[in-house]
Amino acid sequence: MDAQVTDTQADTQVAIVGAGPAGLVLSHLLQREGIASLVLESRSREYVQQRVRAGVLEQGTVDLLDELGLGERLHREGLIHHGLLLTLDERRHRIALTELTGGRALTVYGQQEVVKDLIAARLARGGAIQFDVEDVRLDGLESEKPRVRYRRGGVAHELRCDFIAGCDGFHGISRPSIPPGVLTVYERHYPFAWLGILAAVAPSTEELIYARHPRGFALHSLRSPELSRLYLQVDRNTELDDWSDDRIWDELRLRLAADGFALRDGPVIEKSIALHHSFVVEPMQFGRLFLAGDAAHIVPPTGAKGLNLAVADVWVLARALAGFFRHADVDGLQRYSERCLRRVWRAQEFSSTLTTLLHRLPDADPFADRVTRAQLAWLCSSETAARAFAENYVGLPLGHFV
Ligand code: FAS
Ligand code: PHB
Repeated sequence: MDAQVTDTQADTQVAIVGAGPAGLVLSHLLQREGIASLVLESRSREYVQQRVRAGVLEQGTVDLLDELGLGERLHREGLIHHGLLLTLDERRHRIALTELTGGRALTVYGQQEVVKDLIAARLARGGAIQFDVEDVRLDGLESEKPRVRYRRGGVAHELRCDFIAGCDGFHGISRPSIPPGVLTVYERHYPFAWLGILAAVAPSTEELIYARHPRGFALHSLRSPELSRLYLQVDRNTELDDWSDDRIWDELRLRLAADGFALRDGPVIEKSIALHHSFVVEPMQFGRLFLAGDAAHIVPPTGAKGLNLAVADVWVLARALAGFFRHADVDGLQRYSERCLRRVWRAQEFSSTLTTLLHRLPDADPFADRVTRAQLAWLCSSETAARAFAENYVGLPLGHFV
Protein backbone atom coordinates (compact mmCIF):
# COMPACT_ATOMS: atom_id res chain seq x y z
CA MET A 1 0.00 0.00 0.00
CA ASP A 2 1.55 3.35 -0.99
CA ALA A 3 1.79 6.21 1.43
CA GLN A 4 -1.46 8.11 1.88
CA VAL A 5 -0.60 11.63 2.92
CA THR A 6 -3.65 12.42 5.00
CA ASP A 7 -2.01 14.50 7.71
CA THR A 8 1.15 16.48 8.22
CA GLN A 9 3.11 13.34 9.08
CA ALA A 10 3.30 10.19 6.99
CA ASP A 11 5.47 7.13 6.64
CA THR A 12 6.54 5.24 3.56
CA GLN A 13 9.34 2.91 2.65
CA VAL A 14 10.86 4.96 -0.18
CA ALA A 15 10.45 8.71 -0.64
CA ILE A 16 11.03 9.62 -4.30
CA VAL A 17 11.90 13.26 -4.98
CA GLY A 18 11.04 14.18 -8.59
CA ALA A 19 8.42 12.96 -11.08
CA GLY A 20 10.56 12.81 -14.21
CA PRO A 21 11.41 9.56 -15.99
CA ALA A 22 13.68 8.39 -13.13
CA GLY A 23 11.24 8.99 -10.29
CA LEU A 24 8.19 7.70 -12.12
CA VAL A 25 9.80 4.50 -13.44
CA LEU A 26 11.20 3.85 -9.95
CA SER A 27 7.75 4.19 -8.40
CA HIS A 28 6.41 1.59 -10.84
CA LEU A 29 9.33 -0.78 -10.23
CA LEU A 30 8.89 -0.52 -6.45
CA GLN A 31 5.15 -1.19 -6.69
CA ARG A 32 5.96 -4.36 -8.64
CA GLU A 33 8.15 -5.42 -5.69
CA GLY A 34 5.41 -4.57 -3.19
CA ILE A 35 7.45 -1.66 -1.82
CA ALA A 36 5.52 1.47 -0.79
CA SER A 37 6.69 4.82 -2.16
CA LEU A 38 5.56 8.42 -2.38
CA VAL A 39 6.63 10.68 -5.28
CA LEU A 40 7.11 14.37 -4.46
CA GLU A 41 7.15 16.75 -7.46
CA SER A 42 7.69 20.51 -7.30
CA ARG A 43 5.90 21.29 -10.54
CA SER A 44 2.28 20.75 -11.53
CA ARG A 45 1.14 17.62 -13.35
CA GLU A 46 0.32 19.75 -16.40
CA TYR A 47 3.81 21.26 -16.44
CA VAL A 48 5.75 18.01 -16.26
CA GLN A 49 3.53 16.45 -18.92
CA GLN A 50 4.11 19.19 -21.48
CA ARG A 51 7.89 19.63 -21.01
CA VAL A 52 9.46 18.84 -24.41
CA ARG A 53 12.82 17.04 -24.06
CA ALA A 54 14.20 13.72 -25.20
CA GLY A 55 12.77 11.50 -27.84
CA VAL A 56 14.85 8.38 -28.37
CA LEU A 57 14.19 5.25 -26.28
CA GLU A 58 16.76 2.44 -26.22
CA GLN A 59 15.59 -1.14 -26.63
CA GLY A 60 16.21 -1.78 -22.94
CA THR A 61 13.99 1.13 -21.92
CA VAL A 62 11.16 -0.05 -24.19
CA ASP A 63 11.48 -3.62 -22.91
CA LEU A 64 11.23 -2.42 -19.30
CA LEU A 65 8.17 -0.27 -20.02
CA ASP A 66 6.60 -3.32 -21.66
CA GLU A 67 7.44 -5.46 -18.59
CA LEU A 68 5.64 -2.86 -16.44
CA GLY A 69 2.58 -2.93 -18.71
CA LEU A 70 3.26 0.64 -19.85
CA GLY A 71 4.00 0.10 -23.54
CA GLU A 72 0.55 0.11 -25.15
CA ARG A 73 0.47 3.73 -26.44
CA LEU A 74 4.22 3.68 -27.00
CA HIS A 75 3.82 0.80 -29.46
CA ARG A 76 0.74 2.40 -31.03
CA GLU A 77 2.22 5.89 -31.51
CA GLY A 78 5.98 5.40 -31.22
CA LEU A 79 8.15 5.10 -34.33
CA ILE A 80 10.47 2.10 -34.51
CA HIS A 81 13.81 2.80 -36.17
CA HIS A 82 16.19 0.19 -37.52
CA GLY A 83 18.86 2.59 -38.75
CA LEU A 84 20.06 6.17 -38.78
CA LEU A 85 21.76 8.43 -41.30
CA LEU A 86 25.05 10.31 -40.95
CA THR A 87 25.63 13.20 -43.35
CA LEU A 88 29.24 14.12 -43.96
CA ASP A 89 30.11 16.64 -46.67
CA GLU A 90 26.52 16.37 -47.94
CA ARG A 91 26.86 12.59 -48.42
CA ARG A 92 24.53 10.31 -46.46
CA HIS A 93 25.73 7.13 -44.83
CA ARG A 94 23.29 4.71 -43.18
CA ILE A 95 24.17 2.84 -39.99
CA ALA A 96 22.04 -0.35 -40.02
CA LEU A 97 21.43 -0.40 -36.24
CA THR A 98 19.16 -3.45 -36.03
CA GLU A 99 21.19 -5.58 -38.44
CA LEU A 100 24.42 -4.71 -36.60
CA THR A 101 23.02 -5.45 -33.12
CA GLY A 102 21.26 -8.76 -33.78
CA GLY A 103 17.74 -7.32 -33.86
CA ARG A 104 17.77 -4.42 -31.36
CA ALA A 105 16.03 -1.20 -32.45
CA LEU A 106 15.26 2.35 -31.33
CA THR A 107 11.83 3.75 -30.60
CA VAL A 108 11.20 7.45 -31.12
CA TYR A 109 8.53 8.58 -28.65
CA GLY A 110 8.63 11.96 -26.90
CA GLN A 111 9.71 12.07 -23.27
CA GLN A 112 6.59 14.01 -22.40
CA GLU A 113 4.50 11.13 -23.75
CA VAL A 114 6.46 8.67 -21.59
CA VAL A 115 5.85 10.89 -18.55
CA LYS A 116 2.12 11.14 -19.32
CA ASP A 117 1.84 7.34 -19.57
CA LEU A 118 3.83 6.77 -16.38
CA ILE A 119 1.78 9.24 -14.32
CA ALA A 120 -1.61 8.02 -15.60
CA ALA A 121 -0.75 4.38 -14.94
CA ARG A 122 0.77 5.08 -11.50
CA LEU A 123 -2.32 6.95 -10.31
CA ALA A 124 -4.65 4.36 -11.85
CA ARG A 125 -2.80 1.68 -9.89
CA GLY A 126 -3.29 3.55 -6.61
CA GLY A 127 0.16 5.15 -6.59
CA ALA A 128 0.88 8.30 -4.58
CA ILE A 129 2.25 11.35 -6.40
CA GLN A 130 2.18 14.76 -4.72
CA PHE A 131 2.52 17.59 -7.29
CA ASP A 132 3.20 21.27 -6.51
CA VAL A 133 5.29 20.55 -3.41
CA GLU A 134 7.57 23.33 -2.10
CA ASP A 135 10.59 23.76 0.16
CA VAL A 136 11.67 20.13 0.06
CA ARG A 137 14.34 19.40 2.66
CA LEU A 138 16.11 16.10 3.31
CA ASP A 139 17.20 15.23 6.86
CA GLY A 140 18.74 12.31 8.71
CA LEU A 141 20.38 10.86 5.61
CA GLU A 142 22.74 8.75 7.73
CA SER A 143 20.02 7.55 10.08
CA GLU A 144 17.81 4.48 9.62
CA LYS A 145 14.75 6.75 9.31
CA PRO A 146 15.59 9.71 7.06
CA ARG A 147 12.94 12.36 6.68
CA VAL A 148 11.66 14.54 3.86
CA ARG A 149 10.11 17.83 4.91
CA TYR A 150 8.06 19.84 2.41
CA ARG A 151 5.16 22.22 2.12
CA ARG A 152 2.08 21.80 -0.08
CA GLY A 153 -0.86 24.11 -0.25
CA GLY A 154 0.58 26.08 2.65
CA VAL A 155 0.69 23.01 4.94
CA ALA A 156 4.00 21.69 6.29
CA HIS A 157 4.52 17.94 5.95
CA GLU A 158 7.07 15.48 7.29
CA LEU A 159 7.56 12.16 5.53
CA ARG A 160 9.50 9.51 7.46
CA CYS A 161 10.94 6.74 5.30
CA ASP A 162 13.55 4.01 5.04
CA PHE A 163 15.23 5.39 1.92
CA ILE A 164 15.17 8.51 -0.25
CA ALA A 165 15.59 8.35 -4.05
CA GLY A 166 16.92 11.67 -5.35
CA CYS A 167 15.34 11.76 -8.83
CA ASP A 168 14.99 15.54 -8.95
CA GLY A 169 17.22 16.31 -11.90
CA PHE A 170 20.33 18.45 -12.23
CA HIS A 171 18.84 21.45 -10.42
CA GLY A 172 17.15 19.48 -7.66
CA ILE A 173 17.66 19.53 -3.89
CA SER A 174 18.96 15.98 -3.44
CA ARG A 175 22.57 16.27 -4.62
CA PRO A 176 23.14 19.54 -2.70
CA SER A 177 21.79 17.79 0.44
CA ILE A 178 24.92 15.63 0.55
CA PRO A 179 27.54 17.19 2.85
CA PRO A 180 30.55 18.94 1.24
CA GLY A 181 33.58 16.73 0.70
CA VAL A 182 31.59 13.52 0.04
CA LEU A 183 31.11 13.84 -3.71
CA THR A 184 33.71 14.08 -6.45
CA VAL A 185 32.50 15.99 -9.51
CA TYR A 186 33.72 15.20 -13.03
CA GLU A 187 32.54 17.58 -15.72
CA ARG A 188 33.17 19.11 -19.11
CA HIS A 189 31.46 22.10 -20.72
CA TYR A 190 31.16 22.42 -24.51
CA PRO A 191 31.48 25.72 -26.42
CA PHE A 192 28.09 25.32 -28.07
CA ALA A 193 24.43 24.45 -27.42
CA TRP A 194 21.49 23.01 -29.36
CA LEU A 195 18.57 25.09 -30.50
CA GLY A 196 15.71 22.58 -30.63
CA ILE A 197 12.37 23.01 -32.38
CA LEU A 198 9.18 21.00 -32.47
CA ALA A 199 7.41 21.71 -35.77
CA ALA A 200 3.91 20.88 -36.97
CA VAL A 201 5.13 19.41 -40.24
CA ALA A 202 5.52 15.85 -41.50
CA PRO A 203 9.10 14.63 -41.07
CA SER A 204 11.25 14.91 -44.20
CA THR A 205 12.97 11.64 -43.40
CA GLU A 206 12.00 8.24 -42.06
CA GLU A 207 15.19 7.83 -40.05
CA LEU A 208 17.16 10.26 -37.91
CA ILE A 209 19.71 12.35 -39.78
CA TYR A 210 22.85 13.51 -37.93
CA ALA A 211 24.68 16.06 -40.10
CA ARG A 212 28.25 17.29 -39.67
CA HIS A 213 28.61 20.55 -41.63
CA PRO A 214 31.23 23.36 -41.77
CA ARG A 215 28.53 25.74 -40.47
CA GLY A 216 27.73 23.42 -37.57
CA PHE A 217 25.84 20.29 -36.53
CA ALA A 218 22.19 19.63 -37.35
CA LEU A 219 19.85 16.78 -36.43
CA HIS A 220 16.55 15.83 -38.00
CA SER A 221 14.46 13.68 -35.66
CA LEU A 222 10.76 12.89 -35.54
CA ARG A 223 7.84 12.62 -33.12
CA SER A 224 4.91 11.41 -35.27
CA PRO A 225 3.74 11.42 -38.94
CA GLU A 226 2.66 15.03 -38.31
CA LEU A 227 5.42 16.29 -35.97
CA SER A 228 9.13 16.86 -36.63
CA ARG A 229 11.85 17.45 -34.02
CA LEU A 230 15.01 19.21 -35.23
CA TYR A 231 18.14 20.67 -33.64
CA LEU A 232 20.84 23.14 -34.70
CA GLN A 233 24.25 23.69 -33.14
CA VAL A 234 24.39 27.29 -31.93
CA ASP A 235 26.82 29.29 -29.77
CA ARG A 236 26.51 28.71 -26.02
CA ASN A 237 25.37 32.26 -25.38
CA THR A 238 22.93 32.56 -28.25
CA GLU A 239 19.43 33.85 -27.45
CA LEU A 240 16.21 32.37 -28.84
CA ASP A 241 15.29 35.88 -30.04
CA ASP A 242 18.34 35.76 -32.35
CA TRP A 243 16.64 32.99 -34.30
CA SER A 244 13.47 33.67 -36.29
CA ASP A 245 11.65 30.62 -37.60
CA ASP A 246 12.74 31.50 -41.16
CA ARG A 247 16.39 31.75 -40.07
CA ILE A 248 16.14 28.34 -38.34
CA TRP A 249 14.65 26.63 -41.39
CA ASP A 250 17.19 28.26 -43.74
CA GLU A 251 20.09 27.05 -41.57
CA LEU A 252 18.64 23.56 -41.22
CA ARG A 253 18.18 23.37 -45.00
CA LEU A 254 21.84 24.30 -45.55
CA ARG A 255 23.24 21.85 -43.01
CA LEU A 256 20.98 18.88 -43.83
CA ALA A 257 21.44 19.25 -47.59
CA ALA A 258 22.21 16.08 -49.55
CA ASP A 259 21.38 14.73 -53.00
CA GLY A 260 17.67 14.21 -53.46
CA PHE A 261 16.75 15.57 -50.01
CA ALA A 262 14.13 18.30 -49.61
CA LEU A 263 13.47 19.65 -46.10
CA ARG A 264 9.80 20.38 -45.45
CA ASP A 265 9.22 23.32 -43.12
CA GLY A 266 6.17 24.40 -41.17
CA PRO A 267 4.90 26.13 -37.99
CA VAL A 268 7.34 25.96 -35.07
CA ILE A 269 5.28 25.08 -31.97
CA GLU A 270 8.12 24.88 -29.44
CA LYS A 271 11.64 26.32 -29.35
CA SER A 272 14.33 25.84 -26.68
CA ILE A 273 18.06 26.03 -26.07
CA ALA A 274 19.82 23.05 -24.43
CA LEU A 275 23.40 23.63 -23.27
CA HIS A 276 25.89 20.80 -23.74
CA HIS A 277 27.40 19.55 -20.53
CA SER A 278 29.01 16.33 -19.32
CA PHE A 279 28.69 15.86 -15.57
CA VAL A 280 29.06 12.94 -13.17
CA VAL A 281 29.18 12.76 -9.39
CA GLU A 282 30.84 9.87 -7.59
CA PRO A 283 29.53 8.18 -5.59
CA MET A 284 25.82 8.41 -6.50
CA GLN A 285 24.75 7.79 -2.88
CA PHE A 286 25.14 9.00 0.70
CA GLY A 287 23.70 7.16 3.70
CA ARG A 288 20.14 6.31 2.78
CA LEU A 289 19.94 8.80 -0.13
CA PHE A 290 20.42 7.38 -3.63
CA LEU A 291 20.78 9.72 -6.62
CA ALA A 292 19.41 8.61 -10.01
CA GLY A 293 19.20 10.18 -13.46
CA ASP A 294 20.10 13.82 -14.05
CA ALA A 295 20.50 14.35 -10.29
CA ALA A 296 23.72 12.32 -10.63
CA HIS A 297 24.84 12.79 -14.22
CA ILE A 298 24.30 14.81 -17.38
CA VAL A 299 25.31 13.77 -20.90
CA PRO A 300 25.32 15.95 -24.06
CA PRO A 301 22.12 14.97 -25.96
CA THR A 302 24.06 13.90 -29.11
CA GLY A 303 24.03 10.26 -28.01
CA ALA A 304 20.35 10.33 -26.91
CA LYS A 305 21.33 8.81 -23.56
CA GLY A 306 19.94 11.07 -20.81
CA LEU A 307 16.52 9.56 -20.35
CA ASN A 308 17.77 6.02 -20.94
CA LEU A 309 20.49 6.36 -18.29
CA ALA A 310 17.87 7.57 -15.80
CA VAL A 311 15.82 4.42 -16.41
CA ALA A 312 18.88 2.19 -16.11
CA ASP A 313 19.82 3.78 -12.74
CA VAL A 314 16.43 3.13 -11.18
CA TRP A 315 16.34 -0.41 -12.51
CA VAL A 316 19.52 -1.07 -10.51
CA LEU A 317 18.16 0.81 -7.47
CA ALA A 318 14.82 -1.04 -7.43
CA ARG A 319 16.62 -4.43 -7.48
CA ALA A 320 18.85 -3.29 -4.62
CA LEU A 321 15.90 -2.05 -2.54
CA ALA A 322 14.00 -5.29 -3.20
CA GLY A 323 17.01 -7.25 -1.92
CA PHE A 324 17.03 -5.15 1.25
CA PHE A 325 13.31 -5.30 2.03
CA ARG A 326 12.96 -8.97 1.12
CA HIS A 327 16.17 -10.46 2.50
CA ALA A 328 17.82 -7.66 4.52
CA ASP A 329 20.55 -7.91 1.89
CA VAL A 330 22.56 -4.66 1.75
CA ASP A 331 24.99 -5.75 -0.99
CA GLY A 332 22.96 -4.24 -3.85
CA LEU A 333 22.63 -0.94 -1.99
CA GLN A 334 26.33 -0.81 -1.18
CA ARG A 335 27.22 -1.52 -4.83
CA TYR A 336 24.57 0.76 -6.35
CA SER A 337 26.98 3.52 -7.43
CA GLU A 338 29.62 1.10 -8.75
CA ARG A 339 27.04 -0.72 -10.88
CA CYS A 340 25.38 2.45 -12.27
CA LEU A 341 28.65 4.24 -12.98
CA ARG A 342 29.88 1.51 -15.37
CA ARG A 343 26.97 2.35 -17.71
CA VAL A 344 27.18 6.07 -16.98
CA TRP A 345 30.84 6.28 -18.02
CA ARG A 346 30.20 4.13 -21.12
CA ALA A 347 27.45 6.62 -22.09
CA GLN A 348 29.72 9.57 -21.25
CA GLU A 349 32.47 8.25 -23.51
CA PHE A 350 30.06 7.57 -26.37
CA SER A 351 28.21 10.88 -26.04
CA SER A 352 31.29 13.07 -25.69
CA THR A 353 33.10 11.33 -28.57
CA LEU A 354 30.08 11.62 -30.88
CA THR A 355 29.59 15.25 -29.84
CA THR A 356 33.21 16.08 -30.68
CA LEU A 357 33.07 14.19 -33.99
CA LEU A 358 29.91 15.87 -35.28
CA HIS A 359 30.05 19.45 -34.01
CA ARG A 360 32.02 22.37 -35.40
CA LEU A 361 34.62 23.15 -32.72
CA PRO A 362 35.43 26.88 -32.70
CA ASP A 363 39.09 26.35 -31.91
CA ALA A 364 39.65 23.12 -33.87
CA ASP A 365 43.09 23.03 -35.42
CA PRO A 366 43.49 21.60 -38.95
CA PHE A 367 45.23 18.49 -37.65
CA ALA A 368 42.32 17.72 -35.27
CA ASP A 369 39.88 18.27 -38.09
CA ARG A 370 41.69 15.73 -40.28
CA VAL A 371 41.78 13.22 -37.45
CA THR A 372 38.02 13.66 -36.97
CA ARG A 373 37.40 13.13 -40.67
CA ALA A 374 39.46 9.95 -40.56
CA GLN A 375 37.45 8.67 -37.57
CA LEU A 376 34.18 9.34 -39.42
CA ALA A 377 35.48 7.75 -42.61
CA TRP A 378 36.39 4.65 -40.59
CA LEU A 379 32.89 4.61 -39.01
CA CYS A 380 31.33 4.78 -42.49
CA SER A 381 33.53 2.11 -44.06
CA SER A 382 34.22 -0.46 -41.36
CA GLU A 383 31.56 -2.92 -40.21
CA THR A 384 33.47 -3.33 -36.96
CA ALA A 385 33.38 0.39 -36.26
CA ALA A 386 29.72 0.62 -37.27
CA ARG A 387 28.85 -2.32 -35.01
CA ALA A 388 30.52 -0.66 -32.03
CA PHE A 389 28.63 2.57 -32.77
CA ALA A 390 25.33 0.68 -33.15
CA GLU A 391 25.80 -1.23 -29.89
CA ASN A 392 26.38 2.02 -28.02
CA TYR A 393 23.56 3.87 -29.72
CA VAL A 394 20.73 1.35 -29.28
CA GLY A 395 22.04 0.63 -25.82
CA LEU A 396 23.14 -2.47 -23.97
CA PRO A 397 20.65 -4.64 -22.03
CA LEU A 398 19.84 -3.25 -18.57
CA GLY A 399 21.68 -6.12 -16.85
CA HIS A 400 24.84 -5.77 -18.96
CA PHE A 401 26.85 -3.72 -16.47
CA VAL A 402 25.44 -5.18 -13.25
P1 FAS B 1 14.21 15.23 -14.88
O1 FAS B 1 14.93 16.54 -14.84
O2 FAS B 1 13.50 14.84 -16.12
O3 FAS B 1 13.10 15.18 -13.72
C1 FAS B 1 13.37 15.71 -12.44
C2 FAS B 1 12.04 16.12 -11.83
O4 FAS B 1 12.28 16.58 -10.50
C3 FAS B 1 11.39 17.30 -12.58
O5 FAS B 1 10.04 17.01 -12.85
C4 FAS B 1 11.53 18.47 -11.61
O6 FAS B 1 10.42 19.35 -11.69
C5 FAS B 1 11.54 17.77 -10.27
N1 FAS B 1 12.22 18.52 -9.21
C6 FAS B 1 13.31 19.30 -9.31
N2 FAS B 1 13.63 19.81 -8.10
C7 FAS B 1 12.71 19.33 -7.20
C8 FAS B 1 12.51 19.48 -5.82
N3 FAS B 1 13.32 20.24 -5.06
N4 FAS B 1 11.45 18.85 -5.23
C9 FAS B 1 10.63 18.05 -5.97
N5 FAS B 1 10.77 17.87 -7.32
C10 FAS B 1 11.81 18.50 -7.91
N6 FAS B 1 18.00 13.68 -23.21
C11 FAS B 1 18.01 13.00 -24.38
O7 FAS B 1 18.27 11.80 -24.35
N7 FAS B 1 17.75 13.64 -25.58
C12 FAS B 1 17.44 14.97 -25.63
O8 FAS B 1 17.20 15.52 -26.70
C13 FAS B 1 17.38 15.70 -24.44
N8 FAS B 1 17.03 17.03 -24.45
C14 FAS B 1 17.01 17.74 -23.27
C15 FAS B 1 16.64 19.11 -23.23
C16 FAS B 1 16.63 19.82 -22.01
C17 FAS B 1 16.25 21.28 -21.99
C18 FAS B 1 16.98 19.17 -20.81
C19 FAS B 1 17.01 19.93 -19.50
C20 FAS B 1 17.33 17.81 -20.83
C21 FAS B 1 17.33 17.10 -22.05
N9 FAS B 1 17.66 15.74 -22.11
C22 FAS B 1 17.68 15.01 -23.25
C23 FAS B 1 17.98 15.04 -20.94
C24 FAS B 1 16.69 14.64 -20.26
O9 FAS B 1 15.90 13.90 -21.14
C25 FAS B 1 17.05 13.95 -18.99
O10 FAS B 1 18.11 13.03 -19.17
C26 FAS B 1 15.89 13.26 -18.34
O11 FAS B 1 14.85 14.18 -18.19
C27 FAS B 1 16.39 12.72 -17.01
O12 FAS B 1 15.29 12.33 -16.27
P2 FAS B 1 15.28 12.55 -14.67
O13 FAS B 1 16.56 12.10 -14.12
O14 FAS B 1 14.01 11.95 -14.21
O15 FAS B 1 15.28 14.13 -14.46
C1 PHB C 1 15.14 13.67 -30.18
O1 PHB C 1 14.40 13.11 -31.00
O2 PHB C 1 14.74 14.51 -29.33
C2 PHB C 1 16.62 13.34 -30.18
C3 PHB C 1 17.10 12.38 -31.07
C4 PHB C 1 18.46 12.08 -31.05
C5 PHB C 1 19.30 12.74 -30.17
C6 PHB C 1 18.80 13.70 -29.29
C7 PHB C 1 17.46 14.01 -29.30
O3 PHB C 1 20.63 12.45 -30.16
